[in-house]
Parts: sequence; C-alpha cells; structure tokens
Amino acid sequence: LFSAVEMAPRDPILGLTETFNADTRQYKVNLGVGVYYNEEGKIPLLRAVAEAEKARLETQGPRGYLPIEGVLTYDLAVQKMLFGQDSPLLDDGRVVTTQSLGGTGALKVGADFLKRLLPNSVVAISDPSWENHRALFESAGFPVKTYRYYNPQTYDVDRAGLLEDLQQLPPRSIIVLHACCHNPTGLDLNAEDWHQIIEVIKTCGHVPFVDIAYQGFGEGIEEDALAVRLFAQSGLSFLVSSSFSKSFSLYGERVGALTLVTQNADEAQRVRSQIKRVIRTNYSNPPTHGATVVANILKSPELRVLWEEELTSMRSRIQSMRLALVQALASRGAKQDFSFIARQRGMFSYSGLTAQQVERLRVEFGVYAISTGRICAAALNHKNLDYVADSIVKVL
Ligand code: PLP
Ligand code: TYF
Repeated sequence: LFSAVEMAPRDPILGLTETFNADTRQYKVNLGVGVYYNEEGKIPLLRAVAEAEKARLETQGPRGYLPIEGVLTYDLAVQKMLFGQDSPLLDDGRVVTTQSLGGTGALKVGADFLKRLLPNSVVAISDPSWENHRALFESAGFPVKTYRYYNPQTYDVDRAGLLEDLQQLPPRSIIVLHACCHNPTGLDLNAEDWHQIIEVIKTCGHVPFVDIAYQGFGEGIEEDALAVRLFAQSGLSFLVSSSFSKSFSLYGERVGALTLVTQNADEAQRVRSQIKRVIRTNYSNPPTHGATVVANILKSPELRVLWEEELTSMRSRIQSMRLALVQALASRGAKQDFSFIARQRGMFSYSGLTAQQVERLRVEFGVYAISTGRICAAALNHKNLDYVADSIVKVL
C-alpha cells in the first residue's frame, strides 16, 4: 500500500526548528520560528492564563462535547475584540463566528467553505506571505497567485504595485490580507492604504479574507484591529481568521476563530449552517480548554487587565530588542543601515540578509533564520543579542 509513497517536503519554518533542536552546539539561537520568547528565552505562561486555568480546574466541570461552533462566550468575545464593544454589525446579527483550531484552522474552514461557494475563484496572497497560506489554499483546491507587497529596494511596501495587482486579478478573487504585523516582512499598511484597497476590492467584486494572527503585537488591541474595522464600515461581506496562539501564548492549545461578516441576519443564519457543516465533516467540534480559558480571561475585568498588561509588555520587549539590535549592529561597524528593523512591527523582521548569509549564520554560528532573511525579533534577548549581532556582522 505505502511502498510508492514519496517523501513530502518539510515545512520550511517548522522543519528548521527540527534542525535547530538536533544541533548540539552550546551556542545556538533560533530566530526562525515565529514564537514569542521572554527575556529568559522561554515561551511564557501568562499569569492571566495560569489564573484562569487554576479556576477552571477547581470547578472540576464535566467534559461534554462543545457545540459545533465552540464556546459561545468565546465566539462573542472574539467579535468584540475584532469589531469593538458596540459595533452595529453585532447588533444587526450580521456576524457569524466559530471557534477554530488556531488561526490555521480558521483559514482552512473558511477556504473549504469558499471553495463550495466560489469554485472558480483565484486566491491571491501577498508576495511574500506566511508560507502556509499558499499550501493551505492550494490544498482547498484554489489556484494561488500573489500580489506585490514588499519592495526590497526601499525596505517598504510596494503600494502602487499592490493596488495594480489587485486590480488585475480576475473579478471575484479571494484576497488574503494581513491585518497587522505582516508575516514575514513586519511592514504594515496604514489607514490610507486600507481605504484604497477597499475601493479596489469593491470595484472588482473581490472577496477579502483578513488574517489577524498578531492582534496586540503591533500597536495595541484596538489599533491593530484598524483593517478589520475599516472593512466592517465598508459594507462589504468578508472573512476574518483570528489566532490567539501568540497573544495568549497558548500555541499548542489551538485557539483561533473564523468570523464571517454577512449582509443581514437571515444570510448569517444560512452561512452559519454551512460553516457548521464544514466543521462537522472535518473534526465534528473543537476542544474545550484553550477557548474556555481565553473567554474567561476576556470576560473577567481583573484577568483582562492583567492579560492586557502582559500583552503590552511582550510588545514593548520586542520593540526594545529591535532597537537594541539596530544599535548593536551599528556599534559593530555594520556599513549597511539597519534602522528599518526598528520601524517594522510585530514579531518578524525582513532583515535584508541573503540566503547565503543566512546559511553562513547557521553553519558557522548556530544562528538560525529563514532563508528569505526573515528573523524573529521576539526570540532576541539581552543574553543572545551580542552573539547574534557579532555573528551577523561577520557574515555581512
Ligand atoms: N496566519 C499568520 C499570518 C501566521 O503568522 C500564523 C502563525 O502561526 C497563523 C496564521 C497560524 O496561527 P495558528 O498557529 O494559531 O494556527
Ligand atoms: O511563521 C511562523 O513562524 C509562525 C509559526 O506551518 C508557524 O506563524 C510556522 C509554520 C507553520 C505553522 C506555524
């Protein structure tokens, strides 16, 4: 049966972590995978999470099946985070949210639903984008194209190229957009950009699919929801995939959500029934723990304040490591100007390092980055910073 099965390629990011784990050198630094590490180089267990978990365990509740759409208080809390406390969309019953297996699960359920609805559409992702976007939409059966996003000459977004490419896609294309903290470049769009994108999307009848995996890591929870809120005001129907893996440091608990904004409450009911069908035929219903913990944090005034403080400190720590890296490179006499790293937002930085330089970093110094030059600024700390900066300067 399996004799002719070929080896599948490794995930370019998660595969790098496997290589890192097998590296026996004492000095090694993993700037590859997008995970937030604290100053001690550990994945934090947030205090708000620990407290909500303790309370949950103490209640010793039964472990029945959840509804197909997951924890209902969680779904409502997600909507409020996306659209704000008193969004008219919520009052009008136009929004459908279902708990999902991380942000990835939300993208896949959304993609499977869209494939039924728009079997002949094309999906467009940014160039570059999170590696899994292409694979995921292709596995749902869509041809995947790219729209211009990054201009390596300016270390900035190629705004004109982006708009032009969106205009040239076939009508009714599905456009995957990063709401904030663009993975992998760290370059975000401003309000004016979003207004222009929304106009093009309206004119061409495209379908926006907004991926928000880092809400709170850019400027703040409300600020990072800007794109979602502008789409909400636009009157368009659209999809949103949320991930709380990073913002609650709950990676392995698989906490995400798929949200669909429809035109009216009747439409929402029909859409909800179809999403439930996709979920039912994939994994029946989601797990309880992570979403219950997140819902309980968001609805407890004390835990919510604590969580927001912890999120703020993660965001500030990344920003201070960005600045420290820029300074460390400059003080070591790096001829290139790396100040753009401090202007990028979220976990990732397109460092401008070439594939060859990244290779040397790994082989000679045990410093792991993605071959595209992406580094995870959230993996830097005051203990590894000098070593990383020394190593980078040596390969320049
Ligand atoms: N979307 C983007 C842009 C991401 O960077 C990630 C990273 O993990 C995801 C989605 C997936 O999130 P999750 O790990 O919750 O599945
Ligand atoms: O881009 C990253 O590093 C994160 C983590 O298949 C990740 O988004 C990477 C690859 C993958 C799933 C998650």
